[in-house]
Amino acid sequence: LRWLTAGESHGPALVATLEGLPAGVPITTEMVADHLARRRLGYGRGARMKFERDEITFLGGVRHGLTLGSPVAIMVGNTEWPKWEQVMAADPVDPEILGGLARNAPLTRPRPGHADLAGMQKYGFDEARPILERASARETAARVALGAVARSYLKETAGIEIVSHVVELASARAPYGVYPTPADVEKLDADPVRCLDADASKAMVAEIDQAHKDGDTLGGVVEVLAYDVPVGLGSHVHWDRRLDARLAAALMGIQAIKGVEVGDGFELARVPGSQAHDEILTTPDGIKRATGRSGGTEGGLTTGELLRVRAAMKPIATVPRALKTVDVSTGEEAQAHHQRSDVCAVPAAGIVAEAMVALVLADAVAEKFGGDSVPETRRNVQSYLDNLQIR
Ligand code: EPS
Repeated sequence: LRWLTAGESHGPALVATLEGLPAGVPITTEMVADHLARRRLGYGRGARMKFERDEITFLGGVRHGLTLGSPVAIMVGNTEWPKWEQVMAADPVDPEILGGLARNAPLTRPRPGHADLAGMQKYGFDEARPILERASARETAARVALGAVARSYLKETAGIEIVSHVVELASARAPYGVYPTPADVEKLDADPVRCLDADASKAMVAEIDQAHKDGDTLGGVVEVLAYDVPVGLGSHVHWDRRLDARLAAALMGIQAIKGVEVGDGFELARVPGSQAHDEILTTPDGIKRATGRSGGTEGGLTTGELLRVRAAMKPIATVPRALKTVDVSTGEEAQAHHQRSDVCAVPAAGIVAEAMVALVLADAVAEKFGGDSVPETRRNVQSYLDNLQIR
């Protein structure tokens, strides 16, 4: 698969293209809209999530609810565009008009933790707008749109389903080792912080309320689970074919993610080998694992067990109480710029992480099973599973 997104946070739209899927993957505007709406959920998000809407248009690759096998192109329009039409215009705008716009005031006080400063230095800008527009997590809307296509492909061809939940938010933690299933998704989406455990959810909401009062922001940890992943996606033969490496890169590529764990991750480094691995058992249903510590990958290959990855999100860099910075126009000490921000976007990060996992798995499924139509891919998956020598 190949996929790309383009578009700025306050531009007219985000666009996303995805190439390499077979014909016959069910996808509709409503399916994409549902996932984009899930990304907007979550206690602690800022004002923009309330007044802005994502307007979805398929520009190519889909006809009457099914992919055609040609590149899929999706546009996610931004209903706020009229306010930004001049500030973010592609064509030159009269400097006198621009100069009179408060929205266009140069952002010369870079925020610690955002791409502002290093981006300005690298790209040779004297203010942060041209950097923050693309660094913004607004772009994740485009990834979630593509993720909706990828997950439909996974479900149709291999029966794979993806679920995520928030397991930590600042110091509040959900009980370890409780994994939601696809049947829990509705309940999770109805929870203000997408946490399965009611007490932990309350504690997370309380953390957000406190941070809001304090003019602060919060991070957390999301966990993504993929059910019914067949054995043998990815490969042990080369570093960049290892599925765990591909998942880690995809999750680290989400804005504000600073750490990724596969399975029990860092905890495995703290226990002896006898407690770190998943023993292999014979059962009436075939070979199974006694535990799921490895997170469903060994040697860069999926094992056929539950796939489990976690991503740690740092607190949002636009901190209302404004951190110390330097005004790059004067070289003097200053407070970082701040207009508005989310207190916490961890629940939304879970939805984005689902999309990234879906895209990585779709890539791995397409690579292993090929096929130009959904029935062909499905036959290839089934024939592989039916012919496994060891099971
Ligand atoms: C973001 C900052 C906020 C968020 C935005 C991501 O936007 P603004 O600076 O305009 O208030 O609302 O997220 C989205 C718009 C979105 O759709 O997720 C940032 O700096 O990353």
